[in-house]
Amino acid sequence: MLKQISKEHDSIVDDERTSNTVAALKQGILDNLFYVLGKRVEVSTDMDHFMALAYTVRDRILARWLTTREDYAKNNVRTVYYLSAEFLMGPYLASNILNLGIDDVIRQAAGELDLDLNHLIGQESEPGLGNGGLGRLAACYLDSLATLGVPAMGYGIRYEFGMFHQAIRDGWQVELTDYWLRYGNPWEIRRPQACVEVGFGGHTQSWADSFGEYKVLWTPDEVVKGVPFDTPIVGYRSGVANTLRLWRSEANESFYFDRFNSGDYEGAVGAKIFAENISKVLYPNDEEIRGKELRLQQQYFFTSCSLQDMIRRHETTGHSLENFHEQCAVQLNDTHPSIGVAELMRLLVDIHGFGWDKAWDITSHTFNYTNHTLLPEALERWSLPMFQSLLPRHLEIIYEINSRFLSLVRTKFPNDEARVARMSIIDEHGERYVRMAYLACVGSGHINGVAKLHTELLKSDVLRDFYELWPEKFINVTNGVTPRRWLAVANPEQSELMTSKIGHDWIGDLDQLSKLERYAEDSAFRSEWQGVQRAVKVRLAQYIAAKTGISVDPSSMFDAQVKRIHEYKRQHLNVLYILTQYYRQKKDPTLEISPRTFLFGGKAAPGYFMAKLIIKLITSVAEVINSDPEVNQHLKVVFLPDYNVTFGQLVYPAADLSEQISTAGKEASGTGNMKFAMNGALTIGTLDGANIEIRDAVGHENFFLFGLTAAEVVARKAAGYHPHQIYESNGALREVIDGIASGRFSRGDGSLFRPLVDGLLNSDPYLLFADYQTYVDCQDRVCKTYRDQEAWSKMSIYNAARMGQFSSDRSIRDYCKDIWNITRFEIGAGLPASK
Ligand code: 6GP
Repeated sequence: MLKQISKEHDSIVDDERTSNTVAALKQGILDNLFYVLGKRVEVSTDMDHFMALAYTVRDRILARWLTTREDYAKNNVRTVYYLSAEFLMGPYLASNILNLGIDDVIRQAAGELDLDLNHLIGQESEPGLGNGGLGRLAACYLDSLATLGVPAMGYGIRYEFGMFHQAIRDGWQVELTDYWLRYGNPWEIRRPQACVEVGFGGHTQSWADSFGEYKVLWTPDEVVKGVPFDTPIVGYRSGVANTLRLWRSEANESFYFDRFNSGDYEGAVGAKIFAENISKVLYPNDEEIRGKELRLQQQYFFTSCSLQDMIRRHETTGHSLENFHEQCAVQLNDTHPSIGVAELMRLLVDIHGFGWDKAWDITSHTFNYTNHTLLPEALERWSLPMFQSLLPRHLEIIYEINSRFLSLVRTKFPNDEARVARMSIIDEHGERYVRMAYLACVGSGHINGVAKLHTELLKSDVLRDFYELWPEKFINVTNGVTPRRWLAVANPEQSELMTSKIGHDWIGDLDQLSKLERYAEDSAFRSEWQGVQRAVKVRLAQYIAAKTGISVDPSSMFDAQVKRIHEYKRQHLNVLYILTQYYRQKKDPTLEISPRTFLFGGKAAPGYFMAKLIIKLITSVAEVINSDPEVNQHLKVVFLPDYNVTFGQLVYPAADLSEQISTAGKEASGTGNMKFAMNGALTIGTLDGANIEIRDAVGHENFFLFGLTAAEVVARKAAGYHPHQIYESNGALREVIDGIASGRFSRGDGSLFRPLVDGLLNSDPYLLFADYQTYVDCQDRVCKTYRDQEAWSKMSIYNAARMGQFSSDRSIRDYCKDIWNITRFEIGAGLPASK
């Protein structure tokens, strides 16, 4: 064994080399520059400096990372495994510095080396390993788990290419490859010793063994290797660092060489390509995803790797597999890892020799399922032939699970074969499919939605049959976001002001923000609040000018809608309002309207034509308005390309108004709505997703509400919805729609936006026209209120002060209490166990 050369020390307390003195930090940066990056100071670049700094910070994480792991093992704790095909982590540097509590010393060390910390932070390219809401939520939850000291590990895929970069050319979205690993990733550690094997395809054989037991052998066609890459997840001042373990697929050498040596060169190369493709690229959540075999390969790959890893960890800490479920709580982040239900059964029955009933008892007490969408088209299902050829053994297992499950349904609901057909994991209508959400429901102890309304709609609509069978399985956990990244890191100006009044405890306990309430009535504080807001807006305005060449006025209202582009999110409703204002202004140039800058950001799935056309509409309208001197003093429209986490950190703090205008009943929760409100933006929104709970928390008088409710949307459609009639009867709307159709905003091309206009006039599935007038009226109230800056700031302060419950710390406490049955947080150093 390697002899320890340093004296025994409490390994959270750093040794001399990694201590947090300015001198040690400076030395660390210089050493890492030389020894890790192989660069001399004289020729080093900004990227080198960022890397050297990142390694220096990582050096300060390692001791607590290893200690956390040892502590968990020693204390024999129940562990949460968060399985997610997406982790949209955002850049690590600033957040790690904050969570370690070394901001001041690092800033000073960098300064003494003539480095500007903020500039270095800006060098980091973010790992865009997620599409949007679901992936970013996973990242917020990892932050909170580590902060609260919950033993937890995130498992996912280390995509070589993350979410595409978006460029705008001639007003259209263009997708560019995301080479996020180009300069290397200073945060991760490759752990080849912990690699596992995963099979695909092939066939199964069954026989009865000498005890008469039924046995199955699966012989896959391909076997690939999963290699883990670990990244530490530092808790906010908790002394804890948990792990995010992402799997990379690589060729299995023996498989490869066997073929190679037997002269099957093509087969060998094919196997290598097959293996390496699996973790190559993140799928944008597209309509087209369903038929994609590679996507199912990805899902099975990372789920199998993770379950094998959990079992190994469980066994090496001396536990019997019989109590796997007592030690391991696995959370399925949507249906992407739901194949895990069949895989755990396979591992227990085929590999570890358990009987079916015992294996099912363990499996169904291990998994829990979070649903993230109400859109029927987003519920995953895989065609049976494809499933059969890729995962033949799993299909057999799913048949068995299904047959036992359907017997239960028949017992509970006799003579109701229609119900049995509806609930079957195998969809037998027409072409046959495996319904992954149903597999997740059957195999999970708990099923949760992500906001109150969403959970109610799951119960009454999307998963109604399952709710009738197992009402006790359903619970709600409203989403939350981490105040570390979304306030402390993103908005240092507002954070400093808040801390100067109420101390810094709010960063780890967001309910403390309620202490700000009393300052809402304090005019001196309000003017400080306004000053901060102005400074943050100036920062964003500079960024916009640099990126797009558009100059925006920081004293105008910043009205922001940043999120994926989707018809249900209704960016085009926002455009209808902008054009309404445009026409008003054109008709009466003396009209007094409060100047507004409309900011849009978001990516469209590459195969989603309508979403791409909406981007083109926004950029076209922007072109006309921004260049028209009659209106551009009052109105500006900006489409910010390549919206991502880094960019979000600039936008949320600077917004005055947050657009949360989805058709009621469509947005599961939303989390951008929370980030904006925490940063003091007022919301204009529908009664959808978490908007409802946000409005209740901040006070109805501090929220701009409009639109149909979810129930009204359903009733309206049921009664026969005729958007054309609304168009006929509403002159302002007609003018706007006719303007778009005429080519006025598309350089005279009347056909460009035809699909959009026709869709609205003929069917308008997301009810833009039904909500148009109330939206415009509500926007007029917004304008009026904004003119009274004192009233506005008061509302803004109340918003920020009342957002405590939307911290992801609260969400994680809910999961611990209601789903994972974790009540003790003995590892975390600082924070109260529960409230
Ligand atoms: C999103 C939901 O659309 C959003 O409303 C929610 O806030 C977020 O998940 C986190 O819960 N859903 C997805 O990103 C997704 O891919 C399958 O759903």
